[in-house]
Amino acid sequence: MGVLARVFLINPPSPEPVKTPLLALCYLASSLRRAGHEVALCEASAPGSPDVAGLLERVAAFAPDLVGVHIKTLHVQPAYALARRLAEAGHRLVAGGPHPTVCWQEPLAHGFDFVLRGEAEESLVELCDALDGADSDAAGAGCSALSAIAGLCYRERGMVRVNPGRDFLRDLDGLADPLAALDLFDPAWYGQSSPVAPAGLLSSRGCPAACTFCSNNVTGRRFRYRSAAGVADEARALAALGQTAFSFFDDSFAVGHRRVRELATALAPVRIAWTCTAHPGHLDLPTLRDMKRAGCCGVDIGMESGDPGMLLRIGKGVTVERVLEVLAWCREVGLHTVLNLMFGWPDETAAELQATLDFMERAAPLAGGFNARGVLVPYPGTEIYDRYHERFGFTSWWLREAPLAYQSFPSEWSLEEVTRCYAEDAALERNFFQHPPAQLALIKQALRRKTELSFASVIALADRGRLKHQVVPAAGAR
Ligand code: B12
Ligand code: SF4
Repeated sequence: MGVLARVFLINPPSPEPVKTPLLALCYLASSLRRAGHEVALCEASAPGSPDVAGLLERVAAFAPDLVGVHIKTLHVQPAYALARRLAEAGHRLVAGGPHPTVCWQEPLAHGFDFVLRGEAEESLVELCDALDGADSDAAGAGCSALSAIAGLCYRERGMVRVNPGRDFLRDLDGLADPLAALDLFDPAWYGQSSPVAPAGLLSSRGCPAACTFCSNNVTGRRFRYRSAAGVADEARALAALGQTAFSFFDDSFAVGHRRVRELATALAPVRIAWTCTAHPGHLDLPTLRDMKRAGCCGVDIGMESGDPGMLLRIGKGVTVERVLEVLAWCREVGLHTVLNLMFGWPDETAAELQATLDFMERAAPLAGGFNARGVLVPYPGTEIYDRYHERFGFTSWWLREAPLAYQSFPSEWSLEEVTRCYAEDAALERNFFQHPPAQLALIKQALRRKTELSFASVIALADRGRLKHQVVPAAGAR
């Protein structure tokens, strides 16, 4: 039985706000509560959340045994600044999320006592259970209990201890219901007056593909999935909370045709619209028909380059022809599509980039739109980072340089406003891969063209009265 601990979870302030509760915090808070621990949290990344002083006051008032901070690579600097203030106030700190999973030594050097690598629903509960021990200098927790927690890194008698890694969670149905933590999120943080639900849910975790740029290190390559009934129940709960649509946050939704069919059968009666992200290699006509009958209104398709050689180099595992075929099937079935394309690959030639530009013109009549921005960022833990950081001198760029200043979301759907937000890409100015000026100009042209084509498609949808549930150009989460 778990020992009662008081835990305060934080999504730190960041220039890129979240507009609905972070699903990771929902999962973690629900798991802790189910184990008997007491939880408070603050989504300091949301537009209406308290400032750092207000956040510190809230933490102090809760008097937690442990403060947990979610960290993404782009936001390490505000996260570490916050950690310094929290450590000065005497709080015991644990870091987790996509960045600490890969760069676990960094938070320990920035005031954190613990780091949990990977999925943490179980390990965070184990850590809280262990905090009752008093026979150690490891921030007051029992040594032997700590050494048994797979995925944990911590300091002990001046030494850094790195426990063996943890297996990916297998029993996703056994996890606590993430929506059971919604009462912890103040609607005012998101500018609302009634409870706000996450914008999406997870029917699976992991992706079997091996794209060289992908930083899904937390959920990994091993594909695991939930029962169709459990997913449908969560969709029903979202509908009951007033959501008219949601997104599947799965790395790669369409893996396993039988799985998708079962899911479709369970979801169809819920009658809620949804979108998802899929690898084009997993999409075929019967699968798309199943998705459509289950409420799917749009698919975000990962392609990344229109050049056949580049597709091979980045391990995308798909051909140009296949993507065109998938786009045509989506159109036939009546699914809106957003095609993801990225620019600025290491050693990308003008001819390779031009192939992507040309492909955009071919795809535009079929695709509903393209992703926003899209200049490649070399995240730690990716093959591209490991292979190129020394050659191009961007080792640990997230610590050494000012955070990438992405533009805020559009305030209205005018071409000027959409272009300001989505055709400007902070990673272009950073020029990680030292592209020559002519290549940078071509990338800029590609960004503008992509935005124009997407905008035209959004306007066409609006004219046909179908804008409500379409997939707007995604802000490029990968
Ligand atoms: C959905 C999503 C979003 C949604 C989130 C909506 C919501 N309400 O939840 C939106 C669109 C808002 C979003 C925004 C961004 N995202 Co995003 N997003 C995702 C996506 C697709 C799924 C997230 C998810 O639910 N994962 C499943 C859960 C189980 O995993 P998790 O979030 O990592 O959490 C687990 C562990 O990390 C750990 N953990 C997490 N937090 C903590 C905290 C503590 C204290 C502990 C102990 C453990 C712990 O336990 C959790 C449960 O197992 C992921 C891809 C992915 N595979 O995760 C990208 C991803 C997380 N996003 C990413 C990025 C970069 C962003 C943005 C910066 C946008 C951008 N410029 O690309 C913004 C930042 C927003 C912010 N301020 O937080 C990157 C992060 C890469 C990195 N190394 O940091 C990812 C990995 C995509 C990618 N491959 O590049 N995102
Ligand atoms: S980019 Fe998409 S398809 Fe490729 S490995 Fe990552 S999640 Fe899978």
